[in-house]
Amino acid sequence: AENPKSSRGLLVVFEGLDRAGKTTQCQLLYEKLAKRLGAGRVRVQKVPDRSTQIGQAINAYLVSQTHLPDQAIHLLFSANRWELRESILSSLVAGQTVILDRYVPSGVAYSLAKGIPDMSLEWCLAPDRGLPQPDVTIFLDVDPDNAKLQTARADFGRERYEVSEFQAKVRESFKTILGDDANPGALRMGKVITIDASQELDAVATCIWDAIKDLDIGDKEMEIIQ
Ligand code: 2DT
Repeated sequence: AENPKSSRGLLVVFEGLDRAGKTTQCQLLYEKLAKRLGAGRVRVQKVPDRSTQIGQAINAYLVSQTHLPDQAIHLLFSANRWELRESILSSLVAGQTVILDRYVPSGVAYSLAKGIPDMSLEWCLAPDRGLPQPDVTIFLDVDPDNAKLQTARADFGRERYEVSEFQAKVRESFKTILGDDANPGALRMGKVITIDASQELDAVATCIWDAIKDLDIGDKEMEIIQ
């Protein structure tokens, strides 16, 4: 993460099921990087960003205030990432590392898990082509039936998608999309690091730091999702 040969920031993505600990781990990584690089050299961005108009439409759907066709909500999630594109790129160019709490893999994994015949992996990825490609994707892997998860967040179950059977399908989609060391996934999301997120919080944070701290992208240019 020192990135001595290049002046641009890193694009780091956190992915995983609901309650995998993404938001906590984003914050912990942020604090470590801020300490090392300086507070202005790193920031966290939540995706979806519920503060925009599109984000508010997404929120209304997630809390079941509105109904939308699966295709329409899929495209809104993608549009919400397109809204963030410029600010992500200007941060990276200015040398700021951007940590994304979810990104394109969530977009594809959740929609694919619905099992709708017309929404193939190819269809799901298409609207995101052209967005900045992450340098690193950290997949926090958990079994949705893990007992520890059941107590992790008191409000779990309140939103659409927060149902165990569906989460199990999303987990399988994530694996297809991201792959692992031996088998590259269907999407190119930079260096993919899968971490067993059922471990203690500190152990997970240590795995993440070990994977990130000496990462050197050299003078690798920013790529876009093809
Ligand atoms: P949060 O609880 O993390 O705010 O996510 N989702 C997310 C999608 O279905 N498609 C997407 O493109 C993204 C980014 C995951 C809200 C829920 O929305 C799902 C959980």
